[in-house]
Amino acid sequence: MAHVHAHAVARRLYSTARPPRVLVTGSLGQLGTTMVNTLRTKFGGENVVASDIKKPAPEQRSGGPFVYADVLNYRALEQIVVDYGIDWVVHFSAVLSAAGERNPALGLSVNIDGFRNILDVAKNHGLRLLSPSTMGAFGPSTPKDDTPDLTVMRPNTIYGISKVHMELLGEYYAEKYGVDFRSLRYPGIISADSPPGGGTTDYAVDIFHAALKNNRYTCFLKHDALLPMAFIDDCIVGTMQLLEAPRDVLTQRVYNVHACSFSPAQMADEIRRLHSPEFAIEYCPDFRQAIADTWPRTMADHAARSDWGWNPVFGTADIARAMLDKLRPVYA
Ligand code: AKB
Repeated sequence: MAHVHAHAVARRLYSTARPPRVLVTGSLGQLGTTMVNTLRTKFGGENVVASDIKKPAPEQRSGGPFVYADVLNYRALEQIVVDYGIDWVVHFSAVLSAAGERNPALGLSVNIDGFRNILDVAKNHGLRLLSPSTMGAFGPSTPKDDTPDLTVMRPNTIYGISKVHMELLGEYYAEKYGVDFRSLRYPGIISADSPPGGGTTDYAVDIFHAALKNNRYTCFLKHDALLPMAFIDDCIVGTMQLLEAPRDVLTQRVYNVHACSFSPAQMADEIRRLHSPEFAIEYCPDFRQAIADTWPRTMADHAARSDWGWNPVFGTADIARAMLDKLRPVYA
């Protein structure tokens, strides 16, 4: 009870006294850069600590603190939390689906041992923890259309297995120790400013670079591999909404989020329409097609919409237009 009361007091303090201090792990990855900028705009540069195991580019060093943080090292994480007075953690460090199949040992250590460390730091220091999950947490026996939040979850990739583990362990720590754990199951995220790294949905970013560079693309998925996707702007708005939502509006801890679904052939058509009728695509499916085959075609996200306001605005054509507009100057 005292614990619950302490959290309620803390929530009031954040809204009245001072902004939360936020640690972002994996801050140099596809989502980290934009998320750090968004958090800094909202809470102030000094209140957002960016971290990674890579060396940041000079512009990624500006605007607030950057620290080295290996999620496999509990003590080092704890030291950052103590030194910077961290209140909330956004945990982006993860080995994605394709990378996890290439290097299962790395996937298991980062996604399972690393998450365990983050969760223990959250427990021991009373932190709010947002750690994204993925549609990759579903598997071949999951219903593929309008996949509900609560359904069969028997993934057959290291990434999927480790994310189911993450969801369940987060819920366990929430129940048992009162950790304010929150998660959302991302579809494929499409961004122009920061490249994806090691996912099955990476083709949906690569295709734009290839279109602008060579006007042709060889796709590693089949023409009709229909998958849920979202544009990074929607993804970051949604992640902020869930992060900031008052605890009492959340009826669950893990939420599906879905914006639109398209296949490589459908996106190629958009590129022909918006960029060049001559754009050529060929299909050379590799092991990633077998991963895509196990994922939903669409996800039901009613709970995210009604509990904390998930409301994506980018559909397939909007994503294509936004990507072409952002990347055109790069290849001009
Ligand atoms: C991947 O393709 O592995 C990721 C994801 C859907 O989580 N983009």
